[in-house]
Amino acid sequence: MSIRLYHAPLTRSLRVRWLLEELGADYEIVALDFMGGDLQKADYLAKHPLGKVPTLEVDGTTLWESGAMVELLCEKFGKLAPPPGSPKRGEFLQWVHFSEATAMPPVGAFFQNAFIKPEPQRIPAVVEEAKGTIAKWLQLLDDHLKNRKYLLGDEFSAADVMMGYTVNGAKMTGILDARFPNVEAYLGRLLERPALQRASA
Ligand SMILES: N[C@@H](CCC(=O)N[C@@H](CS)C(=O)NCC(=O)O)C(=O)O
Repeated sequence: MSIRLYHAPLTRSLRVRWLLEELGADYEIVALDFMGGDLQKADYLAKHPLGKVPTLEVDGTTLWESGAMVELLCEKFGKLAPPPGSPKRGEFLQWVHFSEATAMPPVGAFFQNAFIKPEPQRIPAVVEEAKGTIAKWLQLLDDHLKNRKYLLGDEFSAADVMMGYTVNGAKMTGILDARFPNVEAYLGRLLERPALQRASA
């Protein structure tokens, strides 16, 4: 199998690098300097015309969307996801998509409007709204994790890779705190995983 990941530290490409480490895959990394403008260079725009990370090349297919990459890699390796048709498949897909489609947007809106955009373009009301939305999904997740080690129960899966990145983003906003003890403990368990530590090094 041939796998090449276009990666910038701290971005969503960490999900894919982390998963590749969990899978024990052989892969090539193309390191991009996010702040240094690498994503807007012509050679990268030829790979991803919107200039976003991650991009994954796998066996001749070029993919965008971290969630699609995670699903495809699990399928190719036959690991870390309940197989199609099995009882936990629906819940697995729900968490994979919830992490990016529902939980991640307010985290992004928070960072954009609190730190990233030029100051005159920042909207304080968006930051306040994002804080409320993040707290709501953190409560949902805290309730879900009350009697579970990972999203699907006792077994770690690729859904935890997707969600782990988002939960770490919520931690960085300052909104994930002692009000959500089950989520804090869950994030602690994920951060201890050697595969995540190797992917972050
Ligand atoms: N839904 C996409 C989002 C990709 C995305 O927005 N990546 C960010 C980094 S975390 C990016 O490249 N931002 C640069 C930009 O939007 O110009 C995914 O999950 O892969």
